[in-house]
Amino acid sequence: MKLLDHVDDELAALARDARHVAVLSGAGISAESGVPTFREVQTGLWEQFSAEDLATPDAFDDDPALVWTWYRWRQSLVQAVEPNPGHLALARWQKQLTETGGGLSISTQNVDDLHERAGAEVLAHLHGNIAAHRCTDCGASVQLPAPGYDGFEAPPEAEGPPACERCATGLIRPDIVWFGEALPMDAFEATMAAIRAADLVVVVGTSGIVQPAAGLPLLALERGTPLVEVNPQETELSETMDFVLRGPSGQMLPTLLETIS
Ligand code: BV8
Repeated sequence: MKLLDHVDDELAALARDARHVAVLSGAGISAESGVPTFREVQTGLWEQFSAEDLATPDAFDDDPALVWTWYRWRQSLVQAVEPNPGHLALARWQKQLTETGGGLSISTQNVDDLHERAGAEVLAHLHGNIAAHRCTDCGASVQLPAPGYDGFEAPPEAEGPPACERCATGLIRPDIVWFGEALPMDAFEATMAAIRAADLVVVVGTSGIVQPAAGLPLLALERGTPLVEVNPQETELSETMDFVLRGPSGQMLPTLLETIS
């Protein structure tokens, strides 16, 4: 593993020659947009909980209003912030490669839409999408108006999820993957295929803790595909990387793009 605090000539050459890049992103790529990372301490109504306590079916069953309001407030926060230079650099790289017959796939663990709002195509939302909702019972997908919260102020009180208008028995829940729930197989399999077909795999802003998503980059080892991590901190995946770009993705990814453009 080569630990770098800047893009060196070897990494620049690797990125320049790559024709099919597979990217796996985590909460860290959205950090510089102002979206707290998943393991950051909670505030407001949820300050005595960890995200892992709240992102479970049991938490929703125990206190639907507390969990529902957490998600609707987080959705407001995502809508209140903008993609950062890290998202924009990936979108530009993807455009550059697509225009020259190559490609760059983005599989994200994030439930925000900041990659899309940066202009990128996203291959897979491995943990779902915070703006999507479904019924707990009949599974109906439900379109809801945007939450009315000010994304930067946690709401003072919790409010319950709406009842399902179609089956009248279920509650509306976020259509995302909670702990203990299976990932969408189409998203997972598409990401496996993209990593296996890649000639460069880039892992951005993930602690590498949450499985099975965090295990996906290891598929690159099957064919000796070079692995690059972009993260200011060491992670569970750092040791398996060929290159670690130790720094914030909002600075490192634009620099990487500049060296290959
Ligand atoms: C499953 C949606 C089986 C929700 C998320 C015991 C009991 C039960 C399950 C398990 C268990 N032990 C293990 C498991 C499996 C479990 C798991 O992995 N648990 C962990 C905690 C050990 N996994 C599951 O439960 C999965 N499902 O196993 O199902 C099954 C199979 C078949 C049939 C039925 C069941 C489901 C996991 C998905 C959970 N949902 N999200 C929500 O968002 O509210 S996961 C959640 O964590 C987020 O989506 C996030 O993406 C993900 C991973 O976190 P990261 O993205 O890595 O974020 P994190 O905060 O950790 O790290 C941020 C990183 O960014 C850091 O490294 C930081 O240094 C870096 N950073 C900071 N600033 C920057 C930066 N990087 C770059 N630039 C910066 N500026």
